[in-house]
Amino acid sequence: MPHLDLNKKQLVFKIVYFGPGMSGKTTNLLFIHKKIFDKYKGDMIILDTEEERTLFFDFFPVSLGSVQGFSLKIHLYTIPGQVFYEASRRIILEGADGIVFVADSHIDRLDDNIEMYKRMIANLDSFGVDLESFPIVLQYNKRDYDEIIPLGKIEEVLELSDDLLVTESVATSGMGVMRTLQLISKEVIRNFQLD
Ligand SMILES: Nc1nc2c(ncn2[C@@H]2O[C@H](COP(=O)(O)OP(=O)(O)OP(=O)(O)O)[C@@H](O)[C@H]2O)c(=O)[nH]1
Ligand SMILES: [Mg+2]
Repeated sequence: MPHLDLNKKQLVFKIVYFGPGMSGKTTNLLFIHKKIFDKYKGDMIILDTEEERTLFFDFFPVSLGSVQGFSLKIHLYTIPGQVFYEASRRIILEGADGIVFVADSHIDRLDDNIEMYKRMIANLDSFGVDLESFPIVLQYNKRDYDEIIPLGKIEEVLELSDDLLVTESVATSGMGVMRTLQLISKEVIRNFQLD
C-alpha cells in the first residue's frame, strides 16, 4: 500500500529496482534522474563503495503532479546486488508497491538472475504480499552484449505467468529505461485503484 500523508496531502508509491549484482540497477536510476526535469525530482542519494557498488541503496523522489488536491509521488530505490547484503535488501524491499527486476542479459548470468528472483519472491512472500497481483516488470538489461539470454528464458525456468510485463534495455545508453519506468508506474497506480 502506498504511504498516505494527510498533513502534507501526499500519496507516495515505492518502486524498488531489484536484481543481481552489476545488472544495471543504479545505471537505470542515474539515467532516469538525468532525464527528468528538475522541478519534478529531488536529489539523488547514492550510498556506494569505492568501486561504485551499491552499499545500501540509491534513492530519489519523483513528482507525478496532483490529483484531487493530493500530490502523487514515486520513490525510486535500488538494492545492493552483492550476495552478502541480503539483510539490507530485505529492509529496502519492505513496503514496496512495485518492483523492476533488472536482469543481466549476459548468457553466463542466468543462474544469478534466477537465484536473485527466487530470493525476491521469498522475501515478498514472507511480507505477506499477494504475489498474484503484485506489480513486477522484468527488465532484460544489457541487450548490447553479444551473447545474451533469449527473451522468455527466465520466465520459462521460473515458470512465471505469461502476463508478466517484460522489457529490454541498455541502461548505459538509456534504451528501454523510461519505458520500463512508465510500465511499472502504471501498474503500481492501477493496482492501487483496484485495491
Ligand atoms: N554494456 C552494458 N553495461 C551496462 C549496462 N547497464 C549497466 N552497465 C554497466 O554495468 C556495471 C554495473 O552497473 P550498476 O548500475 O552499477 O549495477 P548495479 O545493479 O547497481 O550493481 P550493484 O549495486 O552492485 O548491485 C557498470 O559498469 C555499468 O556501466 C548495459 O545495458 N550494457
Ligand atoms: Mg547499484
